[in-house]
Amino acid sequence: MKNKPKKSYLNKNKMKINYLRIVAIGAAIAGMAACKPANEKASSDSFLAGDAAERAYVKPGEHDEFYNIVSGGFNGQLSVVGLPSGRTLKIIPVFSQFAENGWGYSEETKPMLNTSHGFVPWDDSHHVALSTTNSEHDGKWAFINGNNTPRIARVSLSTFRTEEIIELPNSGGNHSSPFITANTEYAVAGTRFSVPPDAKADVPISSFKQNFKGYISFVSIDKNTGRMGIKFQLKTPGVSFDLARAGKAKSAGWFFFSTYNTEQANSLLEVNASQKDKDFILAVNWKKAEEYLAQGKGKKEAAKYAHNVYSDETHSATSTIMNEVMTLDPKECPGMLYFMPCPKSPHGCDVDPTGQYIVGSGKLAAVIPVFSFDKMIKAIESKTFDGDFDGIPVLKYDAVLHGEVKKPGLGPLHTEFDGKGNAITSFFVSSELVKWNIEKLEVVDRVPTFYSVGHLSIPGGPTAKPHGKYVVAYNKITKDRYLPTGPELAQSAQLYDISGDKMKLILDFPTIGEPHYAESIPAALVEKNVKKIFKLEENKHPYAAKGEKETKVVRKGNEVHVYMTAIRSHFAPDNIEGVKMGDVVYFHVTNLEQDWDVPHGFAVRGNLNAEVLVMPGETSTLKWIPTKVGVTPMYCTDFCSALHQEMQGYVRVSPAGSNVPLSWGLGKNPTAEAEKKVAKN
Ligand code: K7E
Ligand code: CUA
Repeated sequence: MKNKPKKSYLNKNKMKINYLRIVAIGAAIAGMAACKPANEKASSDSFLAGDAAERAYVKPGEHDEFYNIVSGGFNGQLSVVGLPSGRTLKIIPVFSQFAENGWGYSEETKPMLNTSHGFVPWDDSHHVALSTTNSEHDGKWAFINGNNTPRIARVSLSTFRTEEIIELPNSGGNHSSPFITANTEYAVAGTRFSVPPDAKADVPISSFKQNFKGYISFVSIDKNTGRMGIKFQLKTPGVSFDLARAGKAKSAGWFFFSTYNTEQANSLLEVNASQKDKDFILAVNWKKAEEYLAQGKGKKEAAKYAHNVYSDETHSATSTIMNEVMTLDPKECPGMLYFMPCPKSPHGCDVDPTGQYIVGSGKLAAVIPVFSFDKMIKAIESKTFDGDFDGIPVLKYDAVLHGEVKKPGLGPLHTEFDGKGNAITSFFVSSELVKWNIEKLEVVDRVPTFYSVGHLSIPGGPTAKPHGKYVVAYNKITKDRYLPTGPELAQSAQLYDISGDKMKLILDFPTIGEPHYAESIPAALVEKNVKKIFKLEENKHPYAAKGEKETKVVRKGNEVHVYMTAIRSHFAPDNIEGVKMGDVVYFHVTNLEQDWDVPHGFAVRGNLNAEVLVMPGETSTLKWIPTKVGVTPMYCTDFCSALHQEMQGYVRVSPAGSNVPLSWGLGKNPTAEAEKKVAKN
């Protein structure tokens, strides 16, 4: 969590004390365990399942029950983990270059990281959203946010690759993002930092209240292709949007956002944005927004943003710069937005599986408020308002409140649902998960986390159909939990079995990057659709060589294009001469294999670049600008067969102006061949 609980100086001390308490609890537990005989250790910690190993055990060769798709935080990636085993299956690069497979280094993938600022090779990714139909997982796509340079990415759950990235203009920190509507009509994104509109951005910072706006983007998603486009943006008052959820069932036409900094401070926010007792949850009637849009209430505003799409046919991405966006001003759209007061600096904003209850988690609040959708509608109909905020009606707290969970813990952040009428909330400061009954608002169980839990995830937990078997806690601090690894320690996940009355810890494993949110989905929904190879005959890459007969080397001015193939265990061609200093060489490598799990890699000595890892049937291009005269080896980087070490070649680079002819070959001497040709002519 980059946005740790905001704290006054007083609270800061409190946090320290709580932190010490947490460490003390940890030490006490460790100490307790140490004085007991080994076989009693597990049962002494009541939260630890005695048969933990068995419950998390997946027999070698067997598959996990769930895919757990986890954000990587500041590594800008996603990781795919199997549950309950905790085995890491894959890292999916999204916003960050990934040398391991050439993402963002190959010519085909570089456009994916293009933005209105140019090439941005990194981002900070917090929230995963899996596509749904009727608020239930459908196994098609995962969406994830880029927090720093505002972007939303769509990842295919068939190829497990990033297929599309769209930049969000008028946004300053894409934190409240992406959250999706019941039928994946939209991925919705609220700005964390309000900013002046891109078209009128050069204003004094002190003019925050007049000029800064909190834009919310509605990114439409095509049902069949998943293709994204910014349909419209809501131009709301300048506050910070933190998190959000779409309604479900009866509330499906609504969207709910937590806000903070309703004080509209622009400096020393830890004090100045913690003044008010209550901030707001913003309720957006997005169906109404669509109506206003249809009535022509939208205004086009100039705004530059990139839209990048990857094609599995050309195995290449394109980046298009867009120049305007449609905006809706709430002042001209009555009945579209309402504020519900929510104590205090709410972080998470979660909607229960029925769509009836909206849970706000005030980081600095002593209670968890639960709002009722029915009451909200009644309050709107009866105009039970408490004035307005910048022209948007504020509903009366008591009129919309279902009730408060009293003394739940310290620093509530996020809430998920088990599908049995309970909610589980994570508490950062008191380091625990707390289960409470939604109707009765009573705490029914609590377990410690090690330490300082941020997000939590129940498989299907944000959907209308939770598979309430496990909950995973994603912890910020691990301290003494693992073998120490220098100043930087791993963040962690902890898996709890929640199938019984008591939550039981069954597994503890380190994560990749800093995990924020994650979703888990039954393997059965994904496994059957997983892509195994790309069909060679469907390859439409303009530089593909679909057989060794099509391989060639072509010079275009100072560009040299190598149409190359890879198959166990050689490249064609594997000897190339006639490259000169000053040339730019493009190796277009097509993997001719049509078998699952046979990638070939390709790398060139001294290349100011990474490798490319080419999947069966795919073409990837590695750019190389020779830096030295001489013979340069190139080789396959992925151990693909018993003769993998033989999968190599040479490129001869001659001085600029040299008359060595361009020639190439496989299993023969290219220069001799070229000389023969020259002699013949
Ligand atoms: Cu709580 Cu960025 Cu979702 Cu992390 S945020 S913890
Ligand atoms: Cu191909 Cu190793």
